[in-house]
Amino acid sequence: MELDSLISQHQSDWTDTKNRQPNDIKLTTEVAAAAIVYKMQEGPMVKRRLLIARKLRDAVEARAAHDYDVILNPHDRLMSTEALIAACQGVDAVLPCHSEQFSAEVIAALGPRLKIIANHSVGTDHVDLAAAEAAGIVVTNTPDVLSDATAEIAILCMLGAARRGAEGHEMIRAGKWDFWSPAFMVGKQVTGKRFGVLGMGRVGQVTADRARGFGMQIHYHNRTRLPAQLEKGAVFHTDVDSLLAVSDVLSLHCPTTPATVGIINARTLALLPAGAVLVNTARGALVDEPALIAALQSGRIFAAGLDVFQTEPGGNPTLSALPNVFLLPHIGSATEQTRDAMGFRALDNLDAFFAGKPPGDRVA
Ligand code: 8YV
Repeated sequence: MELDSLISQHQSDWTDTKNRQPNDIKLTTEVAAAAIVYKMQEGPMVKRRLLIARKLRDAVEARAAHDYDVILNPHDRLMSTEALIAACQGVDAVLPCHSEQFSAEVIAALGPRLKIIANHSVGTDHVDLAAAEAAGIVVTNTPDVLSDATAEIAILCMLGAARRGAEGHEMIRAGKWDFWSPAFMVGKQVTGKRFGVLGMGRVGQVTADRARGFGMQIHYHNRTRLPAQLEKGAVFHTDVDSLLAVSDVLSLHCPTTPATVGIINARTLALLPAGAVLVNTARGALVDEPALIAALQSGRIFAAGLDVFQTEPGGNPTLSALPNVFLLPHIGSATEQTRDAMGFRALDNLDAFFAGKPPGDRVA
């Protein structure tokens, strides 16, 4: 109801992002019914008011509706800054995705009631953590639960790029596969090659484990060296340049911070071994895309496998036009089990916070 009125008030600020599924109306009705039944059973307990900014998995929304007075976004419309600020007024908590930007200006306009931003993401670069902290707003994320799914996509990007997956796929789809020879579509084999991990956090570690399965030698750079049981024989590099010099495949897994924005640029791309493969499943802001395009066009970089881009959704048309890129639309964590787990983890953080306990995944 309130969301509908918000939509009318901010009609020009909302954009349809998806076609609606037939069960959306049903879900909304079910969620409302669940909330009424809960209230009848439990008495007039006042629930905390929670805005869920995007359409989440049914089981996650059902649990949220049981425990909170929820405002859902059943049509999954992307909110403008103005609509986000308006929607956050009068709620105790917001559960956003990385698609909702909480800049210092937005945080300053949120109003006094909002106490927690419980993100449905491991990345928190869309939230100005210092501004949230200064405003007394707690911020949480969803680590661990998406590491396996994201590592799978990193390996898909590596193989898709190294073995020319996009070229082959598009050729057959376009009905243009009319030739074969031993010299046809020859790519780079990853077996036994050096796999460089920039940012050996949870996702980096799982991706390294998967790369070990291809007989790859693991090298990494991280702010702090891992203990031996987590390092598992991987070679630690104290600086980024030293890692790049040995990375036949370089996979990015570091957070986006002022120090890492554009860390892959013309200078650092030139440090990679000739014919290297770049994989990015972290954030598009880590890569200077014009510099990557030049390196891919010259052949200095053999290929890139990319799940994230500087501009999302949409990506970079010049990059997308190159034959030696394997592209995915930011689907690192997009599996049923992982999206359930992310939603439940965000709700766990909210439950802990409102029970007066420290949320497990507090980042500010
Ligand atoms: C998700 C991500 O696509 O967790 C992150 O930081 O980028 C992805 O896993 C997204 O944030 C889901 O809300």
